[in-house]
Amino acid sequence: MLKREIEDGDVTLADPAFRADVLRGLATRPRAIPARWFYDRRGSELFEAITDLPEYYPTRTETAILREVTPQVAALAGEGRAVVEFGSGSSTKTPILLSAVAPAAYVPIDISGDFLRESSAGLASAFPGLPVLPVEADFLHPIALPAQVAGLPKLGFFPGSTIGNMIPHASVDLLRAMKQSLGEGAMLLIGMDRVKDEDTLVAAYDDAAGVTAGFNLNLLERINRELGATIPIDRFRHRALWNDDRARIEMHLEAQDDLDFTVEGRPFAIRAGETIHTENSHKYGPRDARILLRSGGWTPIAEWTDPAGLFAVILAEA
Ligand code: AVI
Repeated sequence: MLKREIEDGDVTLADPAFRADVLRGLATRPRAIPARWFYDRRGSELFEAITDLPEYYPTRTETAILREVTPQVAALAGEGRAVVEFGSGSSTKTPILLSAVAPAAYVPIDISGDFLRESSAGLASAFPGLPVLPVEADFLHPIALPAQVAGLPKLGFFPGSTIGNMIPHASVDLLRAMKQSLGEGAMLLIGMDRVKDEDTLVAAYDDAAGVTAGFNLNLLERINRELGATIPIDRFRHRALWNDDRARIEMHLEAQDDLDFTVEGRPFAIRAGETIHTENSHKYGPRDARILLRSGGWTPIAEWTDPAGLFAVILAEA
């Protein structure tokens, strides 16, 4: 049963991969559902709201670093590169880089075609004369870039510490795939969140206004709506905790009572205090970050942080 009516009368077709991940994730122990499923329309709106929260320092800190250092990036990268962004151009960071680097072309890569087309159109009008060549693809695997940029050296751009949402061996695979996609002579500008005191980290993922809680719980709303599930959402609580051994924030949804529910008619039970693990956000110390990049085939050549050392932007070469 894949088709589901949603409240406003639209009909949505559940993504078979979403269905498989949810059914598998609820049946295995520990229970875990991949964080990529947070980002339905509501989840994407809530993530945008998170980036403005006083506790969520990464976005504004990285943006401030980029404002300051992109002229140095331009000097180190030289002229005539194609900027290839992994993920659609985010509202503020991409223009900062494009203005400083004056690239020969801009290639945003994203798995979501709608989001890609929207952000590409915005950037094309903000940078008249810049060829904007969107590619709808999953950048976890090597990608064939558009023929128009075949002869150009590339500057990859992967901001936001999105790499932190992957476990280390998957991050290494991704860095290798990026290197293959970008080709010889490529450079990569990447944002990585730093290890810091636990209170700052936990607050960033458990804000006072409850926006991150809403973001986490929205995953259950999505499961109920798209997979015809009967999860009692108000009986789950958002939990964010620092796993020091693995240097990561973990987000979980914790059952408040013994609960029984169904997903597509299949029964599931969860006891009070048990959780569904929904996200990892790894943080990297300066040496950890360099080791990770080297493991993925990249040599770090410059590194910048904010005065408090909360976040790092690293330029590496293939
Ligand atoms: C997208 N990603 C880098 C965010 C992070 O900080 O790990 C996702 C996020 N989850 C909760 N707050 C933000």
